[in-house]
Amino acid sequence: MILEKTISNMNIKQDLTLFFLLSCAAFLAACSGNSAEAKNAASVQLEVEGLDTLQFTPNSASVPAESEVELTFKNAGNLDHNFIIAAGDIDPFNLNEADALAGINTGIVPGGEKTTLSFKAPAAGTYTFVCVVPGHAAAGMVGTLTVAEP
Ligand SMILES: [Cu+2]
Repeated sequence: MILEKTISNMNIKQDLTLFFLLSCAAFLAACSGNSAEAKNAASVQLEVEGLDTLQFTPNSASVPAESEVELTFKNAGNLDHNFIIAAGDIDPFNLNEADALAGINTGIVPGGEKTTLSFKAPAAGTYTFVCVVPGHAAAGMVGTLTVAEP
């Protein structure tokens, strides 16, 4: 009986060793997969301010296609401001938040506050970003986002 017990303990040890080695292999495979993915997905930081002079600064920006964009929109004034990328070829002076391309909309940001919005860059092309607070875009609160071919 004692001998049997020892043998069965040895088997358990071997099983655990095998399990441990397989776990390491799976872990390494998962890690190399992740790092390859990280190399492919470029990530871009974009900072835009909204001003009470009814301007964006900067009022033009460029990001690579397929990139993950992290936009920080800071309202550097006292008035409410907002940032959307306009969907399609529409009059940029009369938009509301629902006209944002793919939901790229910071919402209204009160004076002195900032917000961060992450989105995937749309297809290569030229896009208009605007503040949808009534009158602001018509007064000049518009800008251009260029999405460049990768
Ligand atoms: Cu505004």
